Amino acid sequence: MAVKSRRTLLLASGALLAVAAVVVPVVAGAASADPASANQPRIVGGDKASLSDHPYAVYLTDGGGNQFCGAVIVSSTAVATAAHCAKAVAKQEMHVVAGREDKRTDEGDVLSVSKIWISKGYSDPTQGDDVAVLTVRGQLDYRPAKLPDSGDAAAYSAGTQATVLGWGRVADGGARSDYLRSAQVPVVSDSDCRSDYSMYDQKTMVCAGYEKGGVDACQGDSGGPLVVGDTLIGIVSFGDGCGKAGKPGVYTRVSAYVDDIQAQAKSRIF
Ligand code: 4AZ
Repeated sequence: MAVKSRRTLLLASGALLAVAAVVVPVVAGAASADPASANQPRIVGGDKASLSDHPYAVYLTDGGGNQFCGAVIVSSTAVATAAHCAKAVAKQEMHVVAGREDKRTDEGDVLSVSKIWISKGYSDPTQGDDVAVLTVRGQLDYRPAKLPDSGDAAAYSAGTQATVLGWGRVADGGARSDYLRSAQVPVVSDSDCRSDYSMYDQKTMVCAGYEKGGVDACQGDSGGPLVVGDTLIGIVSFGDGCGKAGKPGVYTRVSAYVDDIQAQAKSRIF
């Protein structure tokens, strides 16, 4: 989710397209004036990615069938995403699309959602607890991401190279990607992220990105995975724009929610 004036872009559901159409040109103008983006045609700064490397990467569609967020398979019946994604679209309209790298194809599976769990205490991404688990109808026949355990604490240390995946915008205010993309971003120290974002909470959030910007998650990537190897350390949550210098991406710190995610991953409502 974008902080400041870009909250309208977050939901990006069909109902908000008219609003987005007005907001996008303004944002695009601001982005091209930004020195960090001037020499970086792609703010995400990544490249096309393959589901054979990351089969757990999935996306969410709204009632119009439009991709609005990312998510990540955590079991054969459940995906984790951001709470702000889970709240953006009614459960009855939401679908999970798995096994489809290119949105323009009908590859893979489209599953409906039977249950939504949202982290207790969630109010707004900038307040933390931006995590949800969706239980699907049917089976997710794709390898799930691993959840971190106490042995994975080092994955959160500054400088660890992590991979963010998604179908979101390839530039601040730009078009969404039809194809799955990934980018490598280093984990940022808690002290640096606290100076980048006054609301940063190291218990529930983790930051990743370069001080000079240029490589980042962006609108539409929310809810998607930040992995180290196949271990899910973060969920795309918010940021001030995309790829701006001194404004890394902020992710939900998955290690703080493993017990909840695990419990939801096992539960099944038919
Ligand atoms: C969003 O609005 C969003 N640069 C996601 C990630 C970031 C910013 C905004 C991080 O979904």
